[in-house]
Amino acid sequence: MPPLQRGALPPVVGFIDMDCFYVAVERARDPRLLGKPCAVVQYPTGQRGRPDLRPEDDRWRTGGPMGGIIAVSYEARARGVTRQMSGAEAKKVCPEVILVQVPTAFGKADLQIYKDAGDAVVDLLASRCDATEKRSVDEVAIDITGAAEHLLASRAAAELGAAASAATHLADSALSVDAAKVTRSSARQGHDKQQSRDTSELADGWEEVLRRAASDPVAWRLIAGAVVVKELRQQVESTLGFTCSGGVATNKVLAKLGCGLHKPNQQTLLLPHAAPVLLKDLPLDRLPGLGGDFGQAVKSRHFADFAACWVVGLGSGSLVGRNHRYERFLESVETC
Ligand code: TTP
Repeated sequence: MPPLQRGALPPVVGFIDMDCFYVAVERARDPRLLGKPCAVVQYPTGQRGRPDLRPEDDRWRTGGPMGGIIAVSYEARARGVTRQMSGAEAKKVCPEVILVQVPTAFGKADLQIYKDAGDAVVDLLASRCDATEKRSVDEVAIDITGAAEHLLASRAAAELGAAASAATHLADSALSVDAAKVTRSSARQGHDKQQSRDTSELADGWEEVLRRAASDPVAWRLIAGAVVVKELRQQVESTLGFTCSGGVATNKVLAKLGCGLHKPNQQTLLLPHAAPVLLKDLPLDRLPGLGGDFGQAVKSRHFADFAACWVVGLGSGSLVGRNHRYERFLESVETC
């Protein structure tokens, strides 16, 4: 393994995204939902005077007024249920789907159980990370440079390589490049390429990566980072009962991008050399800040290649806080 040069190398950044999070929280509270097609629905608006539903009340809904679906289990996604549907539409495409309404308090949705669960995940991750940055109720960027360096100093290279390759997709594998072609909006609905993988598919490209990493300390640290993320994900599942997906890269934009490629309960390593391959055909809306109309405007002005090159060159700077270089880039495009 090449010698470590602490400080001279880019950080090792992980990204954790919980799988179908509100459903997972409901499942942890009610094991009858495990393995079943189910979805969480919003509370019905315009229902003043109805009694509040506390978290411990029976919140299963079989009919009557219901809000829209906000979280869908992967079993229900496989049967055609998507986030945009109403409860009635979901029942039509998947009659066996179980619909659970969010709790309410004072006549409004009460999301505290989901916030508490998200905080518990961050607390657990923080125990082994240099820094954590909560990006949303169920997403966390983590600086795992110290944990990766600790593994490099305490475990044999062959052991780390075997552990990382057995658990981790490479972001420039054929499978990943194919997954990256899916737009963020369809990924959010739960597209049909999101599924658990046969682990034999993970082998694609790893032999070459491990050979090259022997003389590449940046790659070795990221490979160790993949092992850290694998262990953290296992710890989250065994301690809190939630599965999650993970990404590893040298900055949080790329780590998040890698994380979103393979869900649920999978992880992806984005090594520096893989970024151009992955970004070549990437729908721009998969990059933070480039969704919606703005992303379309950027695309129509042929800035896609420029954007891709810029993201590859980004350093993460401080994990916690705003990424000023990336924001300056977005502003510069906006003013063109
Ligand atoms: P997401 O991370 O977007 O999705 P998810 O965790 O349900 O599924 P995936 O496995 O594909 O990541 O959202 C996290 C939670 O936030 C989700 O479970 C419910 C809530 N949410 C809403 O309430 N409204 C919304 O429009 C979205 C997108 C999410």
